[in-house]
Amino acid sequence: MRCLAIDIGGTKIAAALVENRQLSQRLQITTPQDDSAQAMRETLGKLIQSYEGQFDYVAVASTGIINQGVLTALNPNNLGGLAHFPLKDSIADYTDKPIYLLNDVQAAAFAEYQFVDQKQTPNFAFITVSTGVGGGIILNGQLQTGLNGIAGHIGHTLADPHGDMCGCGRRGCVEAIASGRAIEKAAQQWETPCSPKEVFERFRKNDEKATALVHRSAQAIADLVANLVISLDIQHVVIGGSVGLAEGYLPLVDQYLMDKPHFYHCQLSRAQYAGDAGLIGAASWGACHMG
Ligand code: ADP
Ligand code: BMX
Ligand code: ZN
Repeated sequence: MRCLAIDIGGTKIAAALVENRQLSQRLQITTPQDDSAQAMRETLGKLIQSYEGQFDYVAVASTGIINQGVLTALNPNNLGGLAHFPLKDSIADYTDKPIYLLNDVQAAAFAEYQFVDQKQTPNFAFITVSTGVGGGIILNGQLQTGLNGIAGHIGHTLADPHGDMCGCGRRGCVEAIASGRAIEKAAQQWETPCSPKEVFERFRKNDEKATALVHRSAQAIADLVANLVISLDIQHVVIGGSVGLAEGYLPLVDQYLMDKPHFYHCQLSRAQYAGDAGLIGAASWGACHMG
């Protein structure tokens, strides 16, 4: 069965045909940055039409809470203010093939769990550090989506009670401190403002401000990992997202984790599917749920 997989993130939308975990015809576009559902609908429509006649089902990994076919943004700022979007109905306007939906990081967790020894690793998590900070949790070998699709939204647990206001309405969430958007916001206030990508370039050249900013993010993610380990007995955490995969980031998270008592330690590794984990996870999830 050939899948049209679509991964909707706050910054980019990726799409590809997926068959037996192999990708072909991958393309990537910028996520519409306004709050209009129409812009999102048209963008997805064009994308689906460009693959016409080449797939048997559609699987979408999307940022936001995915419940009963609807995308609800926990942090609408990540989607240009778009808070609600009828994802399934919008896709069904362009195809009559079956449609399967999952949160983007839940999908990535589902994909990366295939690489681990599942007997030794019943409890597993994926953390993305990207536009936001997201999570996907597997307990006793089962992906947790929760009754309402909310399970795994660990980017909105507390990192710093005095931290910045998060777009979800709560102060000091991990996402408000560690995400690509949080790094961007801080770096925009510098004398020579720059993008998160350049923050990392400066960090690798030992620039003081950039180093402090990257460390603050990595420290918050290490605490998030520790919280997962101690609350759920997670054995292995995989990190993804463009910030999470940036050179030098994971060793820093590992360093901060190793500074904690051994109870909080777990295996830590980078996403083997890198930026394709969401696409492959959605395709596999769809295949598992076909009637
Ligand atoms: P999405 O959130 O759409 O899934 P990404 O995983 O690419 O997309 O994450 C986007 C975030 O990562 C943005 O905040 C962007 O500025 C930042 N980013 C993109 N490329 C890099 C890079 N090479 N190094 C560090 N940060 C990056
Ligand atoms: C946010 C939230 C999560 C998402 C995570 C990573 C929204 C729109 N998204 O915490 O559902 O999984 O970001 O998303 O509220 P990404 O766009 O950074 O990949
Ligand atoms: Zn939040």
